[in-house]
Amino acid sequence: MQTKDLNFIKTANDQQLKQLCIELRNMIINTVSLHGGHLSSNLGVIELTVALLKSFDPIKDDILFDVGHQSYAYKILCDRWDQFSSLRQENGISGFPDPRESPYDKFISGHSSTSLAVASGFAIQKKLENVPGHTIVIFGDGSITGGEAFESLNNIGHQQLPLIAILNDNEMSISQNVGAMAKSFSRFRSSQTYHKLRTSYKYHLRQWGSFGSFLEKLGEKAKSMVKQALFPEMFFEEFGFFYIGPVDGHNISEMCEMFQRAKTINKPVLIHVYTRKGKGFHYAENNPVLFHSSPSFIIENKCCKTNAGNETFSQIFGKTLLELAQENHKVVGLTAAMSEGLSMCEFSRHFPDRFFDCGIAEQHMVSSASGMAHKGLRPFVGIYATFLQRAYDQIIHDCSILQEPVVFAVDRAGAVSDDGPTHQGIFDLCSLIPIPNTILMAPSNADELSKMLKWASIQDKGPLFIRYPKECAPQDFDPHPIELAKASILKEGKDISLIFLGPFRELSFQVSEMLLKQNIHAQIINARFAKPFDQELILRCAQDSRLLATIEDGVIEGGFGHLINTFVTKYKLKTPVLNFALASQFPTTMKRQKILELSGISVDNIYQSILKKLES
Ligand SMILES: Cc1ncc(C[n+]2csc(CCOP(=O)(O)OP(=O)(O)O)c2C)c(N)n1
Repeated sequence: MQTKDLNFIKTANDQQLKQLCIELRNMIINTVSLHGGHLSSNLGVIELTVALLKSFDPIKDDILFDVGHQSYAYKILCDRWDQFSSLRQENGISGFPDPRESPYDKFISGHSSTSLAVASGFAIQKKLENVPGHTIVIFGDGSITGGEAFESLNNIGHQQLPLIAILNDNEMSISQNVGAMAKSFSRFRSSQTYHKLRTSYKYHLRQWGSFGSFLEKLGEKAKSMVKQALFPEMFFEEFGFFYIGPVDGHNISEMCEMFQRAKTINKPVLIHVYTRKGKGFHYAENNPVLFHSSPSFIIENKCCKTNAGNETFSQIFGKTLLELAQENHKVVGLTAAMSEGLSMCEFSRHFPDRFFDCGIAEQHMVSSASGMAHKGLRPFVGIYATFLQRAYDQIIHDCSILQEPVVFAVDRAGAVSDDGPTHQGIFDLCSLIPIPNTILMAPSNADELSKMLKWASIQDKGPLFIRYPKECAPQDFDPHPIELAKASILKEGKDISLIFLGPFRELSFQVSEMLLKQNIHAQIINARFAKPFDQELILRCAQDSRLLATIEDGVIEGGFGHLINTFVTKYKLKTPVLNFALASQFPTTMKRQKILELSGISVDNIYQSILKKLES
């Protein structure tokens, strides 16, 4: 396939553009099949991207993608055709827009519902400083369920900022989109009769000259009442946007026409585009959810097989939640549009009345769970560590002050593979530790996660966070029951204490075996609780051991290890403490293992560092 650039798009005819879309689809499918990635969303916006690049200048104009998971075709066409095979790999092309990667990527994104606000900032700068160029935002019907998107519509409409907002409506978030707005979009979409009637009645009235236009105006009034009851058109117009649409998002010329029209309107415009998620790859069209964030896959005998791994911590959460709900009718489950990744689908099928997909609304979810807990329900909030950041104030204000017993299953905690800086789950420990009334736990294996969830379901001291990574859960077994603030001693040893938090059992045993060869006997402790931690045991360790080493996968500043340091210092003990944790940096796109290693969380580095410290 020959590299195609922006000049090609500008001059290409319809047939050539069609052929280009086929090539882009093949490139994206092939690359994602090798390394995984956001397949369905990207296949859905290929024609939209080509139409945008035919109509706008991606250097002079600012094109922003909400979440940014759907920017693959844009990246390919904007100077990264030849590098695209390195998608989501170390030193390769990021799966999300990043201006540090290319001047065509105008802003960073990864989290949902931010793009309208950022675009408003861009549009204000252009207006204040008289800079030419358009500001264009592409956001999905899922992204608009996030509160920040509503805040932005409110402000942009109020300020009448010249900005072109393109609503990519595919009726899906990751799974089926939820909420009143989604319902309204869906009704709008299915009301083909209305659209046909509306077009034909206007056409006929216009044949009647001025009397016709009088009737048209009269009809407009009646129509607006109908629209108000039924359609998003009115919704956006009420916000102060000029509404254009709906437009077929797979018809390039139709979209180009609308974009040309939008360019002439010097106020907020909303173009409502219909697309199909997974378009052009029938496995993804038929299962857009599976291919939303797809693992690598192969097509064999006309069958698509994804390379999913063994049982993960997420799956253990899903299974245990189901068990708990079967035993206790007060157990409810909440997610902010992530039921697949969190393994909550089974729960949602068994207990549809006790399952709440809040849309991409983490703040709403946490406050709502706090209300439920206050009234005696047992809410389990499933959330990725990176998206927990959205609900920080709700955790403090609504959940912690009154000590509401909400259980948070914090998935994708710690270093996260492939998604780069926007998706790391490394700030949860350091941000949650200072909040009063919180309990923070981390399981080291599958059995422990299940036990922690069961233990958590009967606690009522306040919010409780159980964090775990996107990993297969080790299958080993620790007989010690879960008790508040109690660590578990896995191996006795008189010389040093290795205290780990999370899935570092295997690593700690490997370090201990290497130390043993130097005649250094290590005690291995599974901390289980970051807060409140096992003070009695840590004090004993600090008194009896020559050195303490803490291991965790959160950022070092303000993390679990630092809590231990402060504690040891408080007791005026001279025992040296080594902290193995993540550097306070934003990791670039790479595998989890590599991120850990770069921060020194590896058998070899921990072993060498301990030896060095003992010798000093
Ligand atoms: C704050 C936040 N919560 C959750 C996610 C995970 N997420 C990524 S894409 C997505 C769905 C977005 O749906 P939509 O905007 O309609 O785009 P589509 O994938 O349908 O193209 C979700 C929930 C996120 N990126 N940010």
